[in-house]
Amino acid sequence: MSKVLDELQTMYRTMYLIRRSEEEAARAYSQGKVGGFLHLYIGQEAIAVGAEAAIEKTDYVITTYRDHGVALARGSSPRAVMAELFGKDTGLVRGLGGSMHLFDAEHRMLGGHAIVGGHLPLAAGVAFRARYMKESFVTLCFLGDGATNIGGFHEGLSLAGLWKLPVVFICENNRYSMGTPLSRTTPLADLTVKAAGYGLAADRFEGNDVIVVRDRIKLAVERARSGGGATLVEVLTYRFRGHSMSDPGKYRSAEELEEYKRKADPCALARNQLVASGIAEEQIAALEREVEAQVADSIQFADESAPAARSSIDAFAYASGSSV
Ligand SMILES: Cc1ncc(C[n+]2csc(CCOP(=O)(O)OP(=O)(O)O)c2C)c(N)n1
Ligand SMILES: [Mg+2]
Repeated sequence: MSKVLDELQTMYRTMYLIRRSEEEAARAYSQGKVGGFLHLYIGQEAIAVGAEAAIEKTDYVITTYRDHGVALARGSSPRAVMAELFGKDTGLVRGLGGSMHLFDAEHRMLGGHAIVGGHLPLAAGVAFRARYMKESFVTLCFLGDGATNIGGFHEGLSLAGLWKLPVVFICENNRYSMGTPLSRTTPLADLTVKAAGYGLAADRFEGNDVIVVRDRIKLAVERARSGGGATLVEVLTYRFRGHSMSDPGKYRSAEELEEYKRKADPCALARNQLVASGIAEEQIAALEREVEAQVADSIQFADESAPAARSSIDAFAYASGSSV
């Protein structure tokens, strides 16, 4: 198989892994196995996977509470991700963080941040290290469209622009902030105009085709790595599920949702590309069966693992000597 096709198949595999893991996480949530909030990435898979294909393992990523897809794309163990959602000791952060606070130092995934926009200044700080220590890594920072209106966004971009930091801000514009459509949070149709205020480069495109995402993010990553500074990239997308599991979704019509599912499903698109490139249906089905087994295994692993340990709270959540 050609290298190009091989890469597309690998990306499809990861997208399908994210899709199926999210569907099973939703089922587990409705069975009461997952506590707290659960924000699914279904519909946005091409962005995390395409962006991952544009960077090196030595680069860093940081993201919002909609973080499962980013962690899986980075290479975090599906077992450890699922166990974290279940609040288990075998989870990525020992079951102490849950869905919104995945963190994986080994894979350079720096969270999982629940405060909207709060992680943008952190991303600027991580990128500053690269500049200051003369290291060559790039930082990718994922954010939502709603985050572009909050203080942290402006602070993060301000520093990144001023110091020409090697960071790429990837705004996943899924057209809603919880139940509020974009038109009610900003008068702008194009969010990248905000980049100009801080001297950042900008790019904007539809993010359902994983190859397009990879190639366009690569341009911004190359700019960052070669000293050309930060970029704000707006990637247009759509989430197929509610904001979180507790969202009845009354702010959008069933027709709108169906239309996007039909026209803009990133997993279906990547699958069609594989078929069009001559990959046999049976080969794709075999890959999907492999993923199904991996997801089933992650659920069983999470189910059978011990709950978060009291000792982990003492060891990781409180300063030593705390009497709590
Ligand atoms: C500072 C802050 N304000 C409010 C919230 C509540 N909140 C959680 S998600 C969200 C909407 C964010 O929308 P967007 O940035 O578009 O991301 P999406 O959920 O669409 O991925 C809000 C207001 C929060 N977590 N943090
Ligand atoms: Mg949004």
